[in-house]
Amino acid sequence: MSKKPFYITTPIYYPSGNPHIGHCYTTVACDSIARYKRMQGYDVKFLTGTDEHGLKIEQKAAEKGVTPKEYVDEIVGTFKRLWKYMNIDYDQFIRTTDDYHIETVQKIFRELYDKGYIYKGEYSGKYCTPCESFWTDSQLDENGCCPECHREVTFAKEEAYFFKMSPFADRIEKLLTETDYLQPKTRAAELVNNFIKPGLEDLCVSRTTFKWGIPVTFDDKHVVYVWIDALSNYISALGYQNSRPDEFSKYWPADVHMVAKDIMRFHAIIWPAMLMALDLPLPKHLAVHGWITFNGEKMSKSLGNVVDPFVLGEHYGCDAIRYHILREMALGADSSFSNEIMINRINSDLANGIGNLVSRTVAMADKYFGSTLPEEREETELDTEFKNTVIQTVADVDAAMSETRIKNALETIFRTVDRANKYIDETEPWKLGKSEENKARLATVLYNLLEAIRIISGLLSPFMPSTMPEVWKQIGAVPENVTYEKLSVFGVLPVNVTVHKGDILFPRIDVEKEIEELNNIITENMEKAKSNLSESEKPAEKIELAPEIPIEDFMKVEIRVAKVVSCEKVKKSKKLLCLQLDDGMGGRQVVSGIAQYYKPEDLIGRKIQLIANLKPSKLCGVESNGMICAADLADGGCRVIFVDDDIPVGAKIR
Ligand code: ME8
Repeated sequence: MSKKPFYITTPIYYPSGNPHIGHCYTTVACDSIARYKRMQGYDVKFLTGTDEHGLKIEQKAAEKGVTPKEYVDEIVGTFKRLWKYMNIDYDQFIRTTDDYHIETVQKIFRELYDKGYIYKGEYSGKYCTPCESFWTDSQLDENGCCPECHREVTFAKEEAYFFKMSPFADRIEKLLTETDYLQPKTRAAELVNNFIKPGLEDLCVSRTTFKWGIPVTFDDKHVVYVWIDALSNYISALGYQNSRPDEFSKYWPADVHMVAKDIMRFHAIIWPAMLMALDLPLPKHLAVHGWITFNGEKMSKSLGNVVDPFVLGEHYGCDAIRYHILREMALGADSSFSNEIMINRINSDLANGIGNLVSRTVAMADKYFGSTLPEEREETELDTEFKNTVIQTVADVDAAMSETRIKNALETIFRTVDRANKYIDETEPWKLGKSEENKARLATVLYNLLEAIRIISGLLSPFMPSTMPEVWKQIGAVPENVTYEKLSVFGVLPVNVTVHKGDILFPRIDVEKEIEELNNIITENMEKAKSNLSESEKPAEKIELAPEIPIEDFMKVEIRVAKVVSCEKVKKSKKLLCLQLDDGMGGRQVVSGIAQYYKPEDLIGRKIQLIANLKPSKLCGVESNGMICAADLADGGCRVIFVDDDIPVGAKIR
């Protein structure tokens, strides 16, 4: 039987500044839903991308002396790097500068014009350049400035094409009030009262004052203005009206568009109107979430109050960040970002909750049974209640996920984590372990715990995809044990399952120390963003060189090319990797403090520069014979200096 399709999209983000934790929220939420649906057996397409045209990009590129395309290419690279770092498994990354997208937008614009829905007129009003928005007087803030970024607006007037919205007003009102298109539906009233009831205004869809946009094919003074260009991405990505292979017939209409409230109006009114004008089916759901706020204001590039997800990820790992943002934000409401809440949440739910549950259970199976459970069993009534609670979690999570209530799904799972930790306290395995007589009961308790962890970790895997496979390793589960169907069944692990003690999943964080450190970093970042200078634009810091040395001293250092044969994390250390190198001299082991910047698989097979004649030393108890060369970055990161593959192992570097 062919799988049921499921199509989910994030907004396409403006690459006008680096991504922040707000962008992460929508992307991580969509990724989790996509993974959840894939786990349930759907044929999922998950689309994200970037919205690259417009005056702001044109201006920023000009300031930097590069072309707009060069400007966006760099930031798009950062977005893609972040999504990789956050373990985002998208199926397609669309850029509005892609040829196929341009082809679709030009055809859509022409079709709407030919059908009489687009006409030429004149636009005049208050315009905010950074936000690229025209505002009416009543929309301006109390100082007469842009209601979004609070900067000054200017009067602007220009010839423009307009999209007629009024023919669709009744159908859109019904869509918002009588169907479950909008999630949460409570927002429908505000849209109807503010935009539909007063009469839908026609939408400005072309501009002549800048060039960085998709040209209108039949009037070359004009470029297509933001929303027709941006919204069309959801169908151009599927090959609609362009040369890409057709996925439109399979995936359209979309199952979920997820956006924050700032662009709800465009997705709740303009996008349905466009689709109606094109005679296309409407998407099934629009899930609208609130903003992640910082000091009470929307976290945003133009406000400069961004929190850098790379920094957070480096400190706590991507799964902890994913969990925190998903667990904090209820659909529809804002959620305020605070380091303190984040760290406390990581400690309570992850370190003490799931982390502790796994490490205690595995440690007890190891201690009392040498890792492999015996086959004897002795069930009690308590077990039945416990198993039922665990199994019920699956249905409860499913109910929440079918309405995009990710926060509720996670709450449900963590209630079961608490229940499992309580089961340990109730059954007191440490007492059972004292006598051989209780062996069967002890094996039963530990087996039930391992099963609970299997089900919990299976359910958590779409949200925390990097850590859960490690849990499976520790509890002795293979991938077939954690398929979606197996999560509703108790008793899947082999009776005499073998556990494997492993790394601590989520180390406890020293709250005060971390908050101070993070606050410093965030303040620094805000200052950087506010001054609107990227790192490369800042004057180089004054570099203090060490005292000069004669060439003879330098010649004492032997730098040789070596190849990384294998690599693993040093247990109990967040920072260290242990590398086995082919150095052309029989091989050696080197320990390097780069675990926060590289995964072992990033390094295996690569050639590096080795300081080959350093005296051996021990780091975290592990012997290191030499050092690999890396560059320190201004933001505190570091990059290994790789060597071209055609330079032989053992070659001397001078
Ligand atoms: O609006 N909290 O792009 P954009 C939560 N290109 N989510 C946030 C957020 C915050 N503080 N800040 C941003 C655009 N987001 C258009 C979209 S779609 C056809 C075109 C997320 O880069 C949220 O998903 O300004 C919001 O809707 C989106 O980023 C806006 O991103």
